Amino acid sequence: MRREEAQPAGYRPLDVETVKAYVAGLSQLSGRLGGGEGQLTAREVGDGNLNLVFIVEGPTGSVVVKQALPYVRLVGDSWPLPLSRAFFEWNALTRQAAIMPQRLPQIFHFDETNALVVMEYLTPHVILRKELIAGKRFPHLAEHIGVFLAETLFRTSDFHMETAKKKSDVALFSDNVALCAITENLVFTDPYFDAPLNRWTKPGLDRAALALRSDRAVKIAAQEMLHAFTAKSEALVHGDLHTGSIMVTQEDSRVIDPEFAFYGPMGFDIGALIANLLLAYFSQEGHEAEAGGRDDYGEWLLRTTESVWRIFEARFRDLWRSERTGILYARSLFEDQGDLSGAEIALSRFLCGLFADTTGFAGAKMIRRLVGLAHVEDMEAIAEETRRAACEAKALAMGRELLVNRGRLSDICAVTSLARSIRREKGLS
Ligand code: SR1
Ligand code: MG
Repeated sequence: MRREEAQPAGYRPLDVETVKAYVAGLSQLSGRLGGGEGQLTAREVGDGNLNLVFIVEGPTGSVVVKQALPYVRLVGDSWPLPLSRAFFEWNALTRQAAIMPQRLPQIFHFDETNALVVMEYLTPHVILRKELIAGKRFPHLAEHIGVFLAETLFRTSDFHMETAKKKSDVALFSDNVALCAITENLVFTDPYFDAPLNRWTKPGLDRAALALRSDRAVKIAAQEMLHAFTAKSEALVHGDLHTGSIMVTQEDSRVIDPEFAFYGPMGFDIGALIANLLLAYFSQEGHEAEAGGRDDYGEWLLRTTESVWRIFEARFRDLWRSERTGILYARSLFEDQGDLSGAEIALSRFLCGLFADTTGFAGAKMIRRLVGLAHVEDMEAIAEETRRAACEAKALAMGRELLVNRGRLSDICAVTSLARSIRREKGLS
């Protein structure tokens, strides 16, 4: 089993000069880039919380080099973070690529010593979050990501995967301790006490943010979701599937950045995406030029939220019926005895529990982006603080409802109806 390493001898963080020499030294890339070191250009474009990201371009092609730093970039070297996250990202990418290569960047090279992955530069793709802020629509997004979720989660679960392989994979990814710890603290714990790195829009959100600490129902619900996060090794989850981890064009969608991957609850990924679509929804009043100017767009976001779940569910049902080859719900117990409806009842019961997990995780993920350390640009880009706080207060109310009332929401339309009514009714108080 892999153990947490100290910084490996030979690791050196790249810069815009050294990355060119590095890439030029990779013989498998010479055909793609079409030139040696002197003909390459490089720029650093990382705007995430953790890593360096370089785009290296040559006369005929380009690549991305993503390199882990030994600390959290967002905070600085006072918060060390293991380089091994690049190892887990590469392992997750290779597993996802074996299932749905068309939804990922192509991977060209992994260097464990330097904690870096060289991959396809996706162009003209852009980060989904930025496009949602700009009010753009993507007609295939829900289909692409709904199917990606169903395929990757089902095929890495005990519904499908060979049990020895799954158990060894659970063991491998269980060493992604530091990245899981970030989630365990920042998502499920810090928002509910006076954690030093918490922040929110002041003074507008003071009351609502501080109220979380004495809200017993929400604290218990958050801990129940943390329990599910730590205890349910259901499938290989991406672990950070927000709208900044998806790159899009009108025709295409790709999922990037699975460095938080581990064997966890399926609902964590689905909930993360739904949370971020809902955060986009609640931010729209902050981006509209005139009152109601983004109402239609908000409805598109809610329809997309509904479609993600529905498409996920439909594909998952297909996979259950046709590729249930793992140790769970063996066909010998159901179909082989002619009990087709028994398998269908079991499937519906599973999906019911998964939907409750999904909504609970979605709620926790919304709350952490409003009062915890790491926020979302959807809200941060609203310059006027009173306006931002008004959007955030509604999103926070939505997050709380999803978290506390998970299991009581009948279906995805109940979620989107709730979003509509909170957006209409709840103001700052
Ligand atoms: C300290 S890292 C903060 C957040 O950035 C990543 O995108 C994850 O969501 C993490 O929680
Ligand atoms: Mg990321």
